[in-house]
Amino acid sequence: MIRIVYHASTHDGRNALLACIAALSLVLSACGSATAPTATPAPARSSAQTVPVTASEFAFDIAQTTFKAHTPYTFMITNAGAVPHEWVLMEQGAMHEHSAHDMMTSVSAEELTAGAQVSRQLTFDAPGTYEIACRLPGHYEAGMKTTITVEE
Ligand SMILES: [Cu+2]
Repeated sequence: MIRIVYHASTHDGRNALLACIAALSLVLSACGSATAPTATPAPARSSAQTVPVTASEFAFDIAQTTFKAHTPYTFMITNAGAVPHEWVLMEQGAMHEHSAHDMMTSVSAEELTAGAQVSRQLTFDAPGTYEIACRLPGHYEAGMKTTITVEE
């Protein structure tokens, strides 16, 4: 059901990848200073906070790994890699249970093709430990996983 399409032109893919990384590092450094944690607890907001996430071979680069429960977030996922990737947010440990209901939100590999940018909005109902993963064959094992923490 999941198709993996490898681009014929690896050379062009690498150039595009480098361009994306260069552009993203600028964006991420700008966001990093703008979204620094504050000591004051933020009240529930009506507008979601944007969290940039970059997928590549084979890793996720996420702007923050600590979140607040009951706060809406918009994950802005960019595939800066040369091949399609999947983005799944689930409870820690759900990866090995292969049960679809444990996925809290996801972007399929068919949607997250090379160069694609997709957003997903999510509000964590409960504090805990969660995981972002790409479950394409070999990708998770190669390092496409990131643990995130949700605090009350
Ligand atoms: Cu992947």
